[in-house]
Amino acid sequence: MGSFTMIHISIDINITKALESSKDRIHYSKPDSLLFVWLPVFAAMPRDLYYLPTSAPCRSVLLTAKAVGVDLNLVHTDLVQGAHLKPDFLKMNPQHCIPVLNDNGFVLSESRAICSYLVDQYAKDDSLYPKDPKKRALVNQRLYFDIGTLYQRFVDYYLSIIYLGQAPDPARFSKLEEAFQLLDKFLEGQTWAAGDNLTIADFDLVTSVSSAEVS
Ligand SMILES: N[C@@H](CCC(=O)N[C@@H](CS)C(=O)NCC(=O)O)C(=O)O
Repeated sequence: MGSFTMIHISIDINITKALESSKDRIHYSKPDSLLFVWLPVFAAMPRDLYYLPTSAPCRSVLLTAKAVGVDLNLVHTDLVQGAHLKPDFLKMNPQHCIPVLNDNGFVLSESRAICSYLVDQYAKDDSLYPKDPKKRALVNQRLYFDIGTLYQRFVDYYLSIIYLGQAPDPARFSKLEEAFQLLDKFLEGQTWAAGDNLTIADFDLVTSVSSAEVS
C-alpha cells in the first residue's frame, strides 16, 4: 500500500509547459517570481506505533504487523519518563497507555483492536482474523479471555509486586494459575488458540504468556 505525498520543490521552469506535459500529476503555485511545483511522489505514508518492547500488548501488535507485512515506524514511549502523560500523547490517547497506532492520521489504541484493524486493512487474506462470523467469534472469545482474564490476572499479580512493591498475594497467584489452566483447556487437542490456523488470538495470548514467564 502507499499513497501520494506532496514534495515541495522550488524550481524555475516554464509553468505552462509543466502543466501541459503533466496535467494530472503536477500542482503548482507561483508566489512572486519563483515557481513552486508540487510533485506528488508515490511513497509509503507513516504508520507510527507508540510502544515499548517490554509491553505484552505492544508485542502482539508487532507480531501482527510482521505477519501482515506492514512496516511500522516504532516510537519508543518511555513510561517511566512519563512520555504517555505528555499533552501530545494524551491528545492521541486520553487513556494514556501504549500501544497506540497512528496510521497516517487514523489513531487507534487497544492492542487487540489494533491487531484486528491491521489484518482487516492490510492482510492479503483473512486467515489471521477470519471474516466468517463463527470463526471470528472464536478468535474474539480468546481475545476477550485474554484482556479480561489471563492478561488481567498477570497484571493483578505481578505488576503490584514489580511496580508497587507489594508482597506477593497468594490469592492473586491462584487466580493467575486458574487462568493458565483455562488456556490449557482451550488448547486441548489443538495447535492454535482459535480454530485450525494461526490467528491474532495466538499473537495476543503468546505475549501475555511470555510476559508472565519472564516475570
Ligand atoms: N488494554 C490495553 C492495555 C494497555 C496497557 O496496559 N499498556 C500499559 C503498558 S503494558 C501502559 O501503557 N500503561 C501506562 C498507563 O496505563 O498509564 C491494550 O491492550 O492495549
